[in-house]
Amino acid sequence: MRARKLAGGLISAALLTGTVALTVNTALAEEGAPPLTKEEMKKASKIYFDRCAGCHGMLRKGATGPALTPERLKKRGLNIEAIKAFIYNGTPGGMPDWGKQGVLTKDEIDLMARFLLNPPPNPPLLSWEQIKESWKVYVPVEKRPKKAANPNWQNFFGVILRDVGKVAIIDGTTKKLLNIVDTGFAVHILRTSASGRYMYSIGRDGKATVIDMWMKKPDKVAEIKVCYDARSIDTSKYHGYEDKYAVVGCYWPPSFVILDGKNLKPITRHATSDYYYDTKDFVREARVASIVASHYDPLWILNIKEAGQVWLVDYENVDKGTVSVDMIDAERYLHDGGWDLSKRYFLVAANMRNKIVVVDTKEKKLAAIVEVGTKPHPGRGANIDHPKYGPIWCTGHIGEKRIACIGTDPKKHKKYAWKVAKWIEMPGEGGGNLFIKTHPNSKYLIADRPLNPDKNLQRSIFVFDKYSFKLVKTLKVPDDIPGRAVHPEFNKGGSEFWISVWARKDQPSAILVYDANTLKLKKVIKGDWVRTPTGKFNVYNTMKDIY
Ligand code: DHE
Repeated sequence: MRARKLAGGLISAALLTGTVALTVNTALAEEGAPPLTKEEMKKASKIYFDRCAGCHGMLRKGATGPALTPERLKKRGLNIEAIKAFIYNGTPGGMPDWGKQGVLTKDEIDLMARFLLNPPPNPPLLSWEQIKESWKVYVPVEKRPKKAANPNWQNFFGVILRDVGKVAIIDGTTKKLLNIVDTGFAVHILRTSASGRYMYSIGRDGKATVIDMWMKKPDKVAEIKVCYDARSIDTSKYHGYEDKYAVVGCYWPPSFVILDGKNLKPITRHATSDYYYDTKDFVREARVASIVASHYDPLWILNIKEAGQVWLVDYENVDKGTVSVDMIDAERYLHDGGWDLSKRYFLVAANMRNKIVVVDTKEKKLAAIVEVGTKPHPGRGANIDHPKYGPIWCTGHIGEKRIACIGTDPKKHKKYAWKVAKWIEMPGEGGGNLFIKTHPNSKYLIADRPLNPDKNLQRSIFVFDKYSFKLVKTLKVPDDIPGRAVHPEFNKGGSEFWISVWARKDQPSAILVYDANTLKLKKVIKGDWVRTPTGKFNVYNTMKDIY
């Protein structure tokens, strides 16, 4: 393990303001590359950022998706027609079929193929001044309610309406829409503070928003744009620091930014550009993937995707201007993950290496690296207390139809610890699973499959008995609702699970509420406002890490 003390953001300064020379070629076209006008370059850069950068990287050096530099494309013998075919049809490995889906037109695909055969443009950087200027407080802390206006607030759901840049707040008890909050472009996840009162959103535009669940009509009370591209946010959860700080993990510029937890005032930021854990070569685009807050110490666990390192960021002395980081070498490319049942171990997918990395947050060290199936994608995973295997944590896969359940109790169930104790098989061909979920009060493990090429499987929800692992039922999205089934989430008591039906932006869709005992569809939440619903987060379950 390596340690580093980051005082007052000094390490960040050079990297984040661009005084470190980038090796990116900014020329608009190189010899032999198809020409692009300035306007086309601008348009293509935007499409690339919106649709491609998440997997292939801003600098196109590859991560979850392969590198897309002109040199590599040429080396693989991919000419413009071949590249167009990839963009149109997608691949079984998880690349979306942008053309077939109607997301990109033929002209846009042609533009993107030409863009890729040119060197990547130099991505913009964001100054600390710009960050500070973007900070807005809508309701100061002293003007906020002193107690919760609604007794059901812990059973509220935040629902991401991705492509319209909004978050719907729904009362999970009455199923009434309470508010639609303007959050920012393509919100990715929601998380709550330790008390649950505050719900935070983070979007692909790097904008963080905090919503106060104690208000009669829950609404945003502050916002700030801390980077150009981000996927993760969490708060300080250790005893004595509840609701005190928030931290955003940025994709671009690669960094993390610490904020005041209640009003999002920016405190400090640090670059995460570092060295690949294995080759020790420098990687400028070392992005922050998932973040969780430790329950043992004032620490955040940050997963540095490209570098393959897990950073333990100590926030105890943030007020004194110091952030200490312990770096654990793990595996590439770190992505999403969740706690085991005891909340001592954090399990995170190194998705392109088909591995799950286990971090012991009590001992602050790597506990294990477990081989699983092709392209694991746990979301936060699902925890089961099993009579035979003991506590197990399960993940689905994008690249195959199996779900892997890993034993997480090295003391009482040593035989199964840190290996796949049980494989569960989904019906049909191919993978495409993104999220699985369960609840301590439910008998079932629920799995979606939105990335499977088969339209029927995309619209199916698979319900397994969580002890026998048998498939109990396959639920289907009703025919009159367009879109794919995605992201199961239970209500507070575990008596219902909710599913988003993820359609195109121009098609109103729905949120399906199933009875978690009878598996009957008990309510369809719909309306013109239900556009591109993706992740849903129940306040209580998110606050208590119940999944
Ligand atoms: Fe996600 C979690 C990154 C595509 C919906 N997604 C995460 C996390 C990361 C991540 C790092 C973990 C955050 C945490 O726990 O702190 N996701 C990425 C990508 O880089 C990727 C592959 C491509 C991209 O450009 O974004 C990607 N993700 C998607 C989607 O296409 C989804 C389905 C819809 C969308 O918003 O684009 C999607 N990701 C989600 C959701 C979660 C998530 C709903 C949180 C799951 C949870 O239950 O915690």
